Amino acid sequence: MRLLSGPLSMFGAKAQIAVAEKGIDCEVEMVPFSIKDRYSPTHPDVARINPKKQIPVLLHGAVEIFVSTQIFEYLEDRFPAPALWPASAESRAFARLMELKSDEVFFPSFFVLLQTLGDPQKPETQSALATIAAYYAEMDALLADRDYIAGDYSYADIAFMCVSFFTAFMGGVPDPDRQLAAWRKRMMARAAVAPVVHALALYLTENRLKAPAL
Ligand SMILES: N[C@@H](CCC(=O)N[C@@H](CS)C(=O)NCC(=O)O)C(=O)O
Repeated sequence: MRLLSGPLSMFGAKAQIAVAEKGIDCEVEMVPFSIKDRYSPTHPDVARINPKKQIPVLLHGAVEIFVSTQIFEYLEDRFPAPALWPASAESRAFARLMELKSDEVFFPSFFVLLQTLGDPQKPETQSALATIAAYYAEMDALLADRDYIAGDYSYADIAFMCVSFFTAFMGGVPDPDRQLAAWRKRMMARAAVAPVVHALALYLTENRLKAPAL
């Protein structure tokens, strides 16, 4: 198995953590990336496989796929143990919903911060920070009676960990004494999560950017 990811890729980090959780023998290759030129030139396998020219891309025999959530689904079908979707249909539906919300509902606010560079003078920044704070409050309430987002540890946790790392980097930080902080500690205690998150933080500091506290 080969996974094409990037040194500062939120979606790539999702796939990297999932592969590590499954204990799969997988070559993780970082495609060319720099803060200045971003993903140019596009890695040839990314250009060949993904019409959107984005990472992550997973290659496994005849399987050549892209989009982090599609990669989750393939990993789960091909390597069912350890399970990373909960057992019951209801919990699975909830975990899938929360994984989707991380990418499609929460992520756009992070993206606003990226575009405004977190400039507090810009009204878009303030509005994105307010949306992020409200989402964190919602997650905090959810985590009051459980260790992980859908009860059992799942892809929903992996997705939210990745997006919240990048959001913290842009200055959107949850209150440290909330349930979310304890969840984050639990996440960072996982052997599959910590190395991926530390590598993202290291890339930031090596490029003279301030990594969020871990
Ligand atoms: N929905 C996609 C998003 C993938 C994505 O946005 N990848 C970024 C890196 S985190 C990328 O390759 N960007 C390069 C580009 O858009 O040119 C997923 O879940 O994998």
